[in-house]
Parts: sequence; structure tokens; C-alpha cells
Amino acid sequence: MENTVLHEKFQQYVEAENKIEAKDWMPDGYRKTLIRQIAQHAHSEVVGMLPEGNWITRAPSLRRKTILLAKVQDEAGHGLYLYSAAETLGVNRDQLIEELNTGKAKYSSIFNYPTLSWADIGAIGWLVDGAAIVNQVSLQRTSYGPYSRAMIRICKEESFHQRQGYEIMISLSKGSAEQKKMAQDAFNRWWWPSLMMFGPSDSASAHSSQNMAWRIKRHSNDELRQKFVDMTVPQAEYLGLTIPDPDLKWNESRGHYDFGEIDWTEFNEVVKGNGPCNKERVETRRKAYAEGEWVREAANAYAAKQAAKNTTENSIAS
Ligand code: FAQ
Repeated sequence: MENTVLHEKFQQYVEAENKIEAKDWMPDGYRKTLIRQIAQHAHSEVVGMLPEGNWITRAPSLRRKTILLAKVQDEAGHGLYLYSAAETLGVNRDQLIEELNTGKAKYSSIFNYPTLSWADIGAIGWLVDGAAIVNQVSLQRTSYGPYSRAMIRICKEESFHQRQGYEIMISLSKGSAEQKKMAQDAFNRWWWPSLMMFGPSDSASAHSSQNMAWRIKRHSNDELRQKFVDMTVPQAEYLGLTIPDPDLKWNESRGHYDFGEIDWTEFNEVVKGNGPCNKERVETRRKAYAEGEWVREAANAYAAKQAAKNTTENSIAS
């Protein structure tokens, strides 16, 4: 009985657009699904460093290299804010990282595709960060306070990422015939995986209806995907690139672009771990974690030394 009242009050509270904070009562399912989503999001930011990190040493100029370096470092920072937001829900960060390193945890399908040319760095900034922004602007209004605040900060940085990618695409598509070909090739390979980032269609999305009722999600997967397509088509036209979808056309009555069917078999395979780079990505993370052992040891030793010093000072003072 008491539990039913708490659930009802919680529901009214989120429907009135209030934020839930870490110490507030929340349904177990709300806590569980937030840990799941925020952890997957944090892992995506961390694994998301790998495809672009692959090009830092091969960036075509010092300017491009410093910009890319800054962007990849930002992604690491986003991962850290998000792990912190997950920790406010009572989960342990080491446990989350263990799940990523053992291949148990999910992260965005998009980061399991290879970066074959410099143009891919442009396409990732333009399309992948562009899709991430559409999703994350909506999540700024999510009902869980710490996640919402992390999103506000992250979105500011993602806007810079999107612009740096689009600027690379402008340079390439207005450059030599060979450069334009590189831009088109990257666009062809990243377009469909970018649409998959928004998740399964609404009819197949397991978590959407409950998460929308709890105001965790503010728009459905298909609504956000449509928004991204409508926003990106004019940008592709400005670049003079061809959208790799013969079914894409403006629908006057809907006021949106219609687009072709996503290859859901490919999406499901990538999510299951069978994409082009899944194994390589997890292996790289595992190796980086093992090689960072000495840093964690040094940081823990320093923290223990500081704590001992503070205890001694406190006992002298008292
Ligand atoms: N890939 O019922 P739904 C970025 C899973 S950040 C893999 O619809 P939900 C920045 C889903 O987890 C990109 N798995 O789930 C950057 C669930 O699995 P589960 C990451 C996917 O949660 C840029 C199952 O399918 N952004 O890019 C995917 O309601 C450049 C059923 O799906 C976020 O994580 C997928 N694409 O909606 C970094 C945003 N889609 O747990 C570096 C936050 C779905 O039942 C470079 N997350 N699944 O086993 C969200 O908004 C939501 O979690 C969705 C999925 C929309 C991703």
C-alpha cells in the first residue's frame, strides 16, 4: 500500500517536470534502467575515443591534429562525468568498467565500424556527433538531475565536435575531385550506422514506453531519428554530396523526409558483438586498462598517504 502511494507520488513529481536527485526515493526499476542507460552511454564515450584516436598521428596538419586531440580528450571527460552520474545511483565504477572490459556491457553500435580514411574523421564529427547531439539535447530534460546536468555540459562540447567534423567535410567536398570522392565514400559508410545510433524502431524498443512515462526519455527513437534526417539532408546538399538512400525524398504532407528501411539484421548483429570491430574495441580497452594499473596504484597510494596525514593532523589539533 505504502509502496503504491510512493509510486504515485513519484509519477506525479516527474510529470510536473521536477528533477529526481540521488537521495530521493525512486522505484527500483527507475534506478536500474538509469544505471543501464548511463553506463552504456559512459562506455560509448570511452570506446568512442578509439575510432578517432586511430587518426591522431595521421592528421593532415598540426591544426587538424590539435583539434582532434582536444575532441578525443573531451570524449574521455564525457565518460568520466557519466560514470560519476551512474555512481550517484549506488553502482560501483570498477564494476561498470569490469563489465565493459569483459564484453558484457553494451555501448553504441556506431563505434564498431572502422575509420578507413581521414574523411571518416569529418563524417564522424558531422554525423555521429550530430546524431549524439540530437539525442542528448533531448536528454538535457531527462528527469534524473545528475544525468540532466551532465548532458547540458556535454552538449556544449558536442556542438564544437559537430562543427569541426562538418568543417572537414566542407574542405574535402570543396577540394580536389579525389578529396570529394573521399568525402562521399565516408558519407556512404557512416550514414546508415548513424541512423542506427537512435536504437530500434519504436515498435521494437523494449524500454521506451516505461522510460518515457518516467520522463527519462523525452522523445522516442524514431522521433529523434527523423529529426536527425531532416536536419542533415540540407547539410549534405550544401556539401554537394549524395545521400546513400534511393528512397529518401521530401514528403510534403508529413513535412518530413521519408527514408529507406534500416538494415536491422546488421544492427542486431553489431549490438550482439558481431560488428566489424567489436572484438578489437573490447581488446583495446582491456589492454589500456591493464597498462594503466601503475597509474591507479600510484593514485591510490597518494590518496592513502593524504588520508593518513589528515588523520594525524586532526588528532594533533584535538
Ligand atoms: N547501440 O529499448 P531500447 C556519442 C540497445 S554517445 C547499441 O530502445 P533505450 C558521443 C539498448 O541499450 C552515443 N545498443 O533502449 C561521441 C537496449 O539494450 P539492453 C551513445 C543499442 O535505452 C561521438 C536495447 O538495444 N549515446 O556518440 C543501441 O530505451 C563521437 C533495446 O533498445 C547514448 O548512449 C545502439 N545504437 O534506448 C563519442 C545516449 N540502441 O540494455 C565519440 C543515451 C539501442 O536492454 C565520438 N542512451 N541499443 O540490453 C539513450 O538515449 C538510449 O539508451 C538509446 C536506446 C536511445 C540509445
